[in-house]
Amino acid sequence: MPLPLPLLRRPRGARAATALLTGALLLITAQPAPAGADSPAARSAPASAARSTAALSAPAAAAPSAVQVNQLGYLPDGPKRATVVSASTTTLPWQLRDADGQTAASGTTTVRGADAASGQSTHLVDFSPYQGTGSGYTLTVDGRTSHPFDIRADLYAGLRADAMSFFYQQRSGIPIEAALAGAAHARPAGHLGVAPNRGDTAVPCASGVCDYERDVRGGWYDAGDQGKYVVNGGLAVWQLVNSFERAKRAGHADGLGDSTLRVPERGNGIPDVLDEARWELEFLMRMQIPEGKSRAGMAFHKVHDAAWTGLPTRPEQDAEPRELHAASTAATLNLAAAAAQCARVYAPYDAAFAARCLDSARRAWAAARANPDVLAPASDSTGGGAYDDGQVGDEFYWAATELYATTGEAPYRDAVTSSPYHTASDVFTPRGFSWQDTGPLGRIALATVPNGLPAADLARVRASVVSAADARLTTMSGQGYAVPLPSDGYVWGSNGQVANNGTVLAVAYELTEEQRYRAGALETLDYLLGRNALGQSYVTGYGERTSQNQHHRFWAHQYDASLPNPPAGSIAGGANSGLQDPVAQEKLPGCAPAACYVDDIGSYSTNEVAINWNAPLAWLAAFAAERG
Ligand code: 9MR
Ligand code: 9MR
Repeated sequence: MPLPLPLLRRPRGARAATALLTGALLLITAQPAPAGADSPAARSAPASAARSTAALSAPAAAAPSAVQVNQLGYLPDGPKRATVVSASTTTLPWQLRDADGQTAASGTTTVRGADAASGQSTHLVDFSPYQGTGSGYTLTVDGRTSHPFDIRADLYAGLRADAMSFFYQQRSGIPIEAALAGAAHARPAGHLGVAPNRGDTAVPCASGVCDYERDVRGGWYDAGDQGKYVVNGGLAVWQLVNSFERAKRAGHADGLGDSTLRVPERGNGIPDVLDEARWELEFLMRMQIPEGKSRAGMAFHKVHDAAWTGLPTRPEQDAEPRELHAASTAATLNLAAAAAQCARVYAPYDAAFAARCLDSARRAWAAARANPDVLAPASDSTGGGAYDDGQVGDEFYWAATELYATTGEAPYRDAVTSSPYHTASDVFTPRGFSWQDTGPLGRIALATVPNGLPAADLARVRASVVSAADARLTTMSGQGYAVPLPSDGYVWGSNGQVANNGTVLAVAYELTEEQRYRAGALETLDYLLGRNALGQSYVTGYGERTSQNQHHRFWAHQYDASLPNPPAGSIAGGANSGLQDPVAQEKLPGCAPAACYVDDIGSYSTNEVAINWNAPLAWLAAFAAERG
């Protein structure tokens, strides 16, 4: 009998900052040698970053506009649509003006009417046929004018680098260097066993879980907190490595190649995104229980503080004891999936590391098969998030697909083909995939990585991804803001869901080469960068009115002026109609779902950063940055 499938579970200044950061990156790129104290990179990056921080912390963000555009801009060959808030029941004339105020294009809106998610009445402007380029364009409708935006082919190059470099700045166990991150964002290493830190070099288990200590240094801090969670880390690292593997298939691996990111390993001959991902993969493998111990091969679910720390708490000042929490089947399978993918993708660059990944993946798989229902409980949320999951059939499927794609071996193939997630029609839930729902990742892996499935089965798997993309396009076309979420889909981390759905659309474009899927993927970026109910760019430093007070224990400028705001390229969690923190409850009563967001550091349920939200943003930005 098939297992039951889970159904739904549950300022102008900023633009200048973007240009400066991109300029700093280009400068670094021109200097492949490691940035020494007096290299051009060391001189230029801190200066740029200091200026950018000043711009980001400018007190008054621009006011919301009624003509909502992607505040970063549009690609010349991409879709160019905007949403106008207007109660008018008849069409309205619009004008696109260039930086000199000359009319570059004009037309009339399409009346869309009531939009349940935003609670607004909307019109659509479509100026896609316009292919001119420049900066300082504005769109005017009914006497109201949008924020200024660019139209240019290299629009997403800066965001690709910044959204990817977010991960360096979240690294645990290594100093964050001023030469790479800028002086404002530099900090000492956290959690290397140096007092007052009590981790992560010899971390004991929580009571009753084990009687030994493990070195679980490294990896990325999850979010605004300093916990490290295997399910979320596995998903985020898989997305970064998947981004590289996709770019390579598309002939664009160079965009993520060596010396493209601000990471310490630049110049080592290995693509920087793989250097970054390895930092996390090494941590994930440290979380695997060693041979000879009970449940050997499984992965501890998470490591974090015994009690919640307050804000701000710089990583190197965290004095709470750290604890390992009981191994789970879900964490073990996320490790298996990410490590199996690692074995395949790193093989051309570092065969020994790839072999270590494969060994870890095989042991994780075997351990999960032997312990198939060890579930992480929702109640385990003191001092860290629960990341609970009551259904791991989807994790088994995802891990099996990655192990099969890498090895081609029959037992993994059989695990793929016998999984109900291989044949079910509703593996892509309306909100898409998440750390809890990983079945779609298995479909994406099989649809894109060459493997030995029979042609008819492969065609069916590919069609299922395209059909999921079609469902997203249908959802988008029913929304005032072209967002791939149903109006009840504004959950904690909704921007991550939007971006994940954008990646599904981009995969469908790779599979079909049909432009409507590329357009859909690009329009998900429009939503994240300002074409939304609040006229808010949720990505720090990218747009005119951008999120800058995300919940974070180090980037806590709102609470302590000596600390920085988040670095450019950090995405906020986004609108969450659940109002699951006191600040949201106080400031957002009665909000329409898509408007339940506040750029306040206290609102962790709408305004935190997290690795699993920045990963699909970086993935999408890399996709959008590719030319030709
Ligand atoms: O800061 C924490 C954030 O990273 C988590 O996402 C969130 C939910 O797990 O919890 C935050 O911590 C808060 C805790 O849950 C309750 N006390 C206040 C904490 C923030 O100051
Ligand atoms: O992203 C997670 C979201 O899906 C959950 O609803 C929420 C509450 O359990 O937790 C979110 O994850 C947080 C984690 O628990 C702790 N670190 C910060 C994460 C982002 O807010």
